[in-house]
Amino acid sequence: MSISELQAFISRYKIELEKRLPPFLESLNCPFSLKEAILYSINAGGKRVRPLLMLAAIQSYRSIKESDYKVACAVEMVHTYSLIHDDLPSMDDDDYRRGKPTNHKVFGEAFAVLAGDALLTKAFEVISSINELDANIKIALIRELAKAAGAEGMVGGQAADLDGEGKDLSIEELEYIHRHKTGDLLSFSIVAGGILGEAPNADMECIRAFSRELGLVFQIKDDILDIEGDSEEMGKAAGSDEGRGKSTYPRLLTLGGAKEKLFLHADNAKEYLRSLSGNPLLLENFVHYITERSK
Ligand code: GRG
Repeated sequence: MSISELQAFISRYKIELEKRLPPFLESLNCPFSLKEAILYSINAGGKRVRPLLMLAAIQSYRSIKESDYKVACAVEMVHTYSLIHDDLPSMDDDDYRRGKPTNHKVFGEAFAVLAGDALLTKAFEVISSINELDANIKIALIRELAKAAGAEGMVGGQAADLDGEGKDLSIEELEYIHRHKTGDLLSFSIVAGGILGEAPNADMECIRAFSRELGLVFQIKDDILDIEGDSEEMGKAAGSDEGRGKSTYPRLLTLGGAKEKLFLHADNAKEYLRSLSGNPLLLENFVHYITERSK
């Protein structure tokens, strides 16, 4: 398996995901204005990293089945909700996301809040309605997703991030923010892949540890891209963390120190994969892909 094989996996499964994701929301029986706001952000593009990681984790144990896409679409719904709310004037107050005006810029704040709420709740409906899945597996997935998205996960990380604005944070405080704000949903995606792939119990601990390391890699790279990235390629403004007085890895550790930390966590992530009984080549290539990404 090489990076070009990973590229082929990404191209193939991104298409499969994007075929299946909008219909869950197009079929909503709700006011057109709300549906329009939801579909605007769902169809705005994005890398679809979380669902792709989930499918890659499943493929470490077995081939992908139709029902897997439903869980993969659900995590993208939660992610899209988090971006819509993160961009709101009361949070990060961003004008561009995925190369387009943010949801509230087009539909107004109230509809952006409601579109996010609708996506978050739809995700749980989608998982709970998968007839092909054993009830215990559905409950495990719902519990993991609720914990990853909630106050002890992404929402808590976001709150700590807002609390920390304009303050000099320690590296431990910064790590708390990122483990939860960005890391937990990314981790859920990989852990859910392990659950769906029925990975042996002995593998699950390593999958969790791998997913935590990869979450940090993703965030440290995001901070580095905020300095070195190209706004047009990323579809959002570079330099926004600095402008907002946010603590970031480069700010705390210097750019060189942040890069060292990036490679350290990438190596840790790969190390955890070595103990798995499945065939995690795709996940290993994902570590490389996330470390080297330019958007
Ligand atoms: C509002 C509860 C709540 C949470 C928001 C995810 C998040 C928490 C904030 C996003 C802020 C941000 C830019 C974090 C850095 C890492 C990150 C999650 C980037 C966006 O994810 P990508 O790069 O985006 O996967 P695409 O558009 O490709 O899906």
